[in-house]
Amino acid sequence: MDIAKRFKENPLLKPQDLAASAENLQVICLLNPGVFTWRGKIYLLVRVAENLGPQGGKIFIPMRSTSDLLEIMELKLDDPDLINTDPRVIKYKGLDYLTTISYLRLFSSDDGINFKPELLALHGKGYAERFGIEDCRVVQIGDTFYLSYTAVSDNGVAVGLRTTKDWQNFQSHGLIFPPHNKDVALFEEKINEKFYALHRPSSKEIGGNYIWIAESLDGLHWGNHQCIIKTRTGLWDSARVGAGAAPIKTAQGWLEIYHGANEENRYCLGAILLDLENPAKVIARSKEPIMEPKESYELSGFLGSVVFTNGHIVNGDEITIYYGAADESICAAKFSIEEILEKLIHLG
Ligand code: MAN
Repeated sequence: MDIAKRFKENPLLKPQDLAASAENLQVICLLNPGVFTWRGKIYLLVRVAENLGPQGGKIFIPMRSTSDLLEIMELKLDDPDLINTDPRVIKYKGLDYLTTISYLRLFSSDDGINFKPELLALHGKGYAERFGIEDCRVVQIGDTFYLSYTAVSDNGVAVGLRTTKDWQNFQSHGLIFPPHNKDVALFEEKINEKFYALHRPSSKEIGGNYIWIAESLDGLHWGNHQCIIKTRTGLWDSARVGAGAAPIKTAQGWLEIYHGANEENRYCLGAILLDLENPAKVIARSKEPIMEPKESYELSGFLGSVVFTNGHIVNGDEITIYYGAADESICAAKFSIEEILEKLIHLG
């Protein structure tokens, strides 16, 4: 059952609300923002996906060169070596490429509804981020903001980390989880002196797209990995599951909103509850989604039938999630924590 209260102003941000980062590019999608509050304002660190759009029987594959310059690969649409059945990825001569390149752009707001772009833009850097950086989670621990994001290159899909204290100076810590991994959500406080993070490794062979938890003494080096939830055959989360934003501390446990998709790439949101002292222990899980694509802006777009979140603001019982709708625009919805907790089925 969908228990999200969507903003009537949705979508809050659309591709046409931002100029492209280079003259020969166009903004294709604004999606999947990391969310934080700072000095009285609400900020979205938005994923901006750009490309040229197909023209003259060709498609263009944007990427960064080894010296971090924009480089465009041109392919003829009738090239027999090209497989382009997914709007997000193509296969060419046996190798995978993304159809857009993403960077992160900061937007700010006083009311959480009207957002305007700030100058800050974070682009991929180095060989591990040549195809872009995506879906950043922003977590504040002490006076430091941790930015964990998907780093994509021909070497694979991995998780990068940058930190900042002032949103002007950034320290890059390289990759904290090697390929194939994404959807890293750090906990906003230490538990028994340790940092914790949810992550989502994937295997093309044995195993699947499951949520794992790891612990760390310094927030950079991670160990004691444990698989905590798996996909469920026949349900809405049968093909992949991945963590959303930082787990929310409640009296009953850590509440995590996660995304689940089925074989048709329909993305919904669900929730799990983790033990407060030992977050590797799952106490409860939603059987039905707490939110599913149903509005027109969620059903059709760059990739239809998608609601995906990696950022929220919590105020007492109320969670405001910001989410990517149809992988194309940014929307918001409110939930009651109590109402989500009531929907969870306790595991024996
Ligand atoms: C999937 C989708 C895309 C994303 C790639 C790489 O195909 O989530 O949006 O660009 O993975 O992370």
